[in-house]
Amino acid sequence: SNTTTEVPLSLESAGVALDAEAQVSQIQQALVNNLYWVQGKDEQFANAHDYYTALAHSVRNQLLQKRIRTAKTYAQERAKTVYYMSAEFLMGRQLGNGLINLGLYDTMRHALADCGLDLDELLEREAEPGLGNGGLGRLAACFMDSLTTLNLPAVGYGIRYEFGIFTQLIRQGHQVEAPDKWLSYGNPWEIARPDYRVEIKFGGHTEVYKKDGDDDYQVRWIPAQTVIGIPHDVPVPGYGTENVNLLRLWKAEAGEAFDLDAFNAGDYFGAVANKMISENITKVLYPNDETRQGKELRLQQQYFFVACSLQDIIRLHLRDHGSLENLAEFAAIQLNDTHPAIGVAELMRLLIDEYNFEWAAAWQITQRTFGYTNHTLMPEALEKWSVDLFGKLLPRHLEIIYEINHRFLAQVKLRYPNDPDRLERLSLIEEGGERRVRMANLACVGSHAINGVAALHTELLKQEVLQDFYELWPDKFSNKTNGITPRRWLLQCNPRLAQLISETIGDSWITNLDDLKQLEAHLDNEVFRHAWQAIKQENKWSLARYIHDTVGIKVNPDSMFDVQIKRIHEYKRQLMNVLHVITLYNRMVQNPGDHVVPRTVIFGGKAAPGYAMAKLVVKLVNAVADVVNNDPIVAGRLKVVFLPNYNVSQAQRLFPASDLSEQISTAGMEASGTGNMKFALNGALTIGTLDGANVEIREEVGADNFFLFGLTTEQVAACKAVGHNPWCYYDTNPELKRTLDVIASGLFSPGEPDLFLPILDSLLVDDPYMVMADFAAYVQCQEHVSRTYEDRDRWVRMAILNTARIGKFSADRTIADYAREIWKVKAVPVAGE
Ligand code: NBG
Repeated sequence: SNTTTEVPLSLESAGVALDAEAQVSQIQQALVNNLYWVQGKDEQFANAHDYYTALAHSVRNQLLQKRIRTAKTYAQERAKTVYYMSAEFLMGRQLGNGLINLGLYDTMRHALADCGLDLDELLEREAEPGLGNGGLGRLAACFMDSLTTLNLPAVGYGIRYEFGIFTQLIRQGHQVEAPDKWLSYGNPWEIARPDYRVEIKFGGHTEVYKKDGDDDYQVRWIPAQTVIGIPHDVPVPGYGTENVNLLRLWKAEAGEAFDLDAFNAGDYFGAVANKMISENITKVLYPNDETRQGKELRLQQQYFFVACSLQDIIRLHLRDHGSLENLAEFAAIQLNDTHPAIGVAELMRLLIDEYNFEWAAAWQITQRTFGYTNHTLMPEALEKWSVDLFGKLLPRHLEIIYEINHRFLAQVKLRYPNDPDRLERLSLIEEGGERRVRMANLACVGSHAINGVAALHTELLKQEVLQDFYELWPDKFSNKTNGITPRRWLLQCNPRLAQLISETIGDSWITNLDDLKQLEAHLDNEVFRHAWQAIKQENKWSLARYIHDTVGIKVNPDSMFDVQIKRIHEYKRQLMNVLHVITLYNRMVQNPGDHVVPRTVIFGGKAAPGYAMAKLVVKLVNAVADVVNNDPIVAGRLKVVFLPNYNVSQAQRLFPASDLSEQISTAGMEASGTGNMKFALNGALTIGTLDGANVEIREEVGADNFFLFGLTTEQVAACKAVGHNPWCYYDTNPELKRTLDVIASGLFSPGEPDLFLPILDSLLVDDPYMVMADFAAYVQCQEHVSRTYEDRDRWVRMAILNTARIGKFSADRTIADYAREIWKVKAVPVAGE
């Protein structure tokens, strides 16, 4: 009998080279043991979830062994560490990824099959950890994968939301939100670390005092409330490495969970009130993508996780280096957007108020430690907090921000003596109306490096949003074009294609994505092209089954799968895509005999719950689907699918099965996009504008292998400058007119003729996203797409070239660039046992 409580799947640690058979039997033994000792069940009563949990613990335990060795190595080497601060980490499911990164995936599949268990089914039992909204959170997750794969010492710091991004339900075609109870069956991937708890202050006031034996005055912050932060650690494996980094997520708990006085006075509810208030801080993720919501709780969340993380960084630094003087030499903190920008003021506060640094020295350490990544050009997403709210919640930080601003503006004044407008624009405080703290300005001033996430985006930052900072400090600015991890986004999600590629060129592409270039040499090999096409076809069949199972729609797997999956936002122009669908439908109704290239148009994405226009677009897609999918005229030639609750797991099914990738944002509005890279990596062709990373993707794959349309950033600006008149497109384009008229006729809103009026209004009154201006070019480009798709061999060649030439967009390349140019960190590989 076994006396240990949990058995890791440690295959090497036994010190013997196990043959496959021995491996399999060890895995089986570990599984049975964990079923028994972790789940408290045996085979007779265990269900699939029990098996999932047992398996997850086995994998977790092996990761923890590696983690322990990693932590020791990093401490021993006194390694400089990257601290990636992000309010969002959209990690996706961990089990499949863990098995792949440990090199155990195939062995596990066989070992489980031997016991009559299906690995795929167990993988589906894992709850999706939806701790992010979209691209920004998923980027952070891809970065963690690459950081570890590159053996770079790193910690991801974030928030352990009890409820992640809401579950999207569709009722009568409308989006309905349900809470995401992702923790209700427990989370085998996290380990709570109450021993590393920290205390965080809120509210109250500050006072000046004189420290004993010191002539200088100090400031002390007397808070109104304190909250405890408990770290929850999730191990982050890399591919083919012994290193395991950490994602450390903070949970808020009440300092004094139970008010004994209130309890003794008979006030049972009052006794736990403080607990409820404190724990609210990490209760739920704000479901806004690209829109700020100036709510107090959000600022509390931001300050909470940043303050917890900085205390943790300081604890670790003092443990290994003894003094904070050299913090910047051993710590590089990256601010993922402005959400953690309050860290600049908090580090200043810690250094000055708690560690007795002089202002100048503290400021130098702070600036050298922080880097700031901007992720958006949308003005409504730039965070600004009312000075009132700020001062109420963080009185000491407001003082520090005023002092930073005072010194900063004095410096600006020297450089630009007679330029009050510039001072006003650069100020950390927005005046006029309600005074507000500008978090992007704080991030820029407090960081030594500022970067955008695609070449075009960085240029626009320099010319527009951050122009004044660029003129002040051009050397702080650089571009770091986004990337994605090829492990999750090809190896894991598209195993058939991954295998074909590895059989053809070897498997070095997994960690050196540029090696995909070698596929070009096989372009003229017909057998290879057929194999490629057959895999896409199989993937489409399995997506068709999934669509049927989830929404009950039968799609034609031989049709072109035309896919737009991303958050619903006006600037991303899902609306233009629907208008195209309606146009195709109108054509079929008018000329039922005409030849058409069959399409299945698939949409997925969540709308922010308070974003009425985005929700109306969701309804329109579903309403159009209802009409089109039930009209026998189009039979087999056009289907529209809205897949509810788009998330990372669903994305892993969609990218491998897509033919056409819709990247159709208004030029100058999408900072980068990363879905665009995932599609191309999986051999989908892009229809897109010259926006974000599309520009660079097109450069890499070649203009011939990319369907380009639409106004450029300059043309959009010029068009707006002279006054964009959407009516003229309506009046002069009969197909566009018919499409809008059909919506206005109420065909898609029986019984509610006015339902879609706000959409028509937005298009015809000011059309801020230039849908009307780009529509004709889009439709024409789609015709070119259809003609190309008919020549299937040509299409396959283009698809292969997209995959072959997408290497630049590996997150490994992105992270190597950050490491070399911003963080100055070096790889610290952990030796195998
Ligand atoms: C998003 C951009 C995307 C970009 C990701 C990752 C925010 C604020 N920004 O274009 O919209 O790909 O960030 O950089 O979510």
